[in-house]
Amino acid sequence: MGFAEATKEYREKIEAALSGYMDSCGAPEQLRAAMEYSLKAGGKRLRPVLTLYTCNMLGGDVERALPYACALEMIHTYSLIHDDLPCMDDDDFRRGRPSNHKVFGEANAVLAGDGLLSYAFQIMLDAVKADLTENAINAARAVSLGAGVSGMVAGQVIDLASETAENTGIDELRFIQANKTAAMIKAALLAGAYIAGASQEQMIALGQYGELYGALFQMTDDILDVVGDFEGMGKTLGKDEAENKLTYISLYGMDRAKDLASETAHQAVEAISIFEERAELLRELALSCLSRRS
Ligand code: GRG
Repeated sequence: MGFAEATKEYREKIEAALSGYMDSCGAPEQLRAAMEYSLKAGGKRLRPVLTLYTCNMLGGDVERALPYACALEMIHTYSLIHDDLPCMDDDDFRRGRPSNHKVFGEANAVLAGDGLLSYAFQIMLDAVKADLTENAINAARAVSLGAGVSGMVAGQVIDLASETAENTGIDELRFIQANKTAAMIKAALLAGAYIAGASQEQMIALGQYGELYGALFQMTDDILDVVGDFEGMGKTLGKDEAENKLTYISLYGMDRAKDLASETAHQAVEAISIFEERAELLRELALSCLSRRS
């Protein structure tokens, strides 16, 4: 059974929890509608599923991990809304439908992103308040670090700068990918692990897997920007080259990028060897990323 099929139950749990949070968010109708438009547009829910899967794999209670999982998905969704704005990547489509600002206008799209980001922290603080343990605080902190100024936002700012910078190379690309893409994936794994009370050795292994899987995810994203299709990816493709983006393809070409992706997938599998068969789905996820279409 593949990762997506095997984690269907987690996805359903996440969908139900996200709906519950949106129903009780207290936002004015136009704000709630714009937040919900992107939150419920059919994302893969990769990050929150990773949180629940990791928590369960280490013997933790997935119900306790659920608020952090939902917070991650809200933060991820805000980042996609803001990334699509004309002042950033200027994309007309996301998750297979018109981008948030195309439907609600730029100001409302900025506010929908702001709303999702701040609501995510409210949800995590409520969860920490109800479960005042060091593990809960560490889970919320892991999400904050992944999303913030030394994580995803740092990656985004250097990514935007790289479009006009000269002499950029593998160091800049690694920084962008490690922060823009991998930081939130790593945060998802660590949040689940903290809730389950993971050991230091387990945290290190999962952190390494997150960094490697994040790199792999970005490599395949770059590859799919060239060879993917709109149906699978849900966004306009071919933009990297048109906008002179620093990518694995622009640096190495398609063949080497594919080789690098394959090497990275195997390194990710190696990183979690201490979990043996318990991490079977994480292994499957890394290897199947090489043939992903969405
Ligand atoms: C605006 C602070 C800020 C950050 C934006 C997420 C992001 C950072 C930019 C989007 C562009 C991009 C290619 C990011 C790399 C990560 C990535 C591949 C995101 C898409 O994640 P998926 O494939 O999307 O998990 P779904 O829709 O399935 O959730």
